[in-house]
Amino acid sequence: MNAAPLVLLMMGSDTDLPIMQEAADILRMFEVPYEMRIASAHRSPARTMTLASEASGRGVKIIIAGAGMAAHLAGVVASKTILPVIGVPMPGGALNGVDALYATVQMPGGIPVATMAIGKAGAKNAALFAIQILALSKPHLAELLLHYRADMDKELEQKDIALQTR
Ligand code: RP5
Repeated sequence: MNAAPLVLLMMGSDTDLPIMQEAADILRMFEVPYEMRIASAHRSPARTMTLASEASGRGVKIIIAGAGMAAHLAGVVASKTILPVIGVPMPGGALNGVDALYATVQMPGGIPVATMAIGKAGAKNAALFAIQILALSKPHLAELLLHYRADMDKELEQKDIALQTR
């Protein structure tokens, strides 16, 4: 996207991209400008901290951070900014995302991370949650969110009708 990003989507590895793409797809659908970056709390700590600490000055309003295994990305990012940080635990590894969930959600008091579900549902909800925050000051996004929910309702109703007539 060309406009200045309102949402910064960070991920610990390029292997997280297929999951984090879910978040990008939602942001694109709502025409919210975003930027996607690969930066790791462990493998590239200095660059991660620079991205986090410079985000607000670049006009970013919300950061979404997805990472797997001993997932410290969202917490480290949150420690370097007062922007809201939404964490997405990645599946995979020996514990299939439960490790990342605990690492992301169990923040010590003082540095919050809004943690979503493991995997694709979490990435999708992270983007929707970011849009809900933006919608507090952007009424057109509130409108779009209401349409999105109405469409979901309609789609499910159609599936129910199809089930009854099977
Ligand atoms: C984390 O380690 C990444 O977020 C990724 O989910 C996990 C494994 O990374 P790769 O070894 O696949 O690059 O830092």
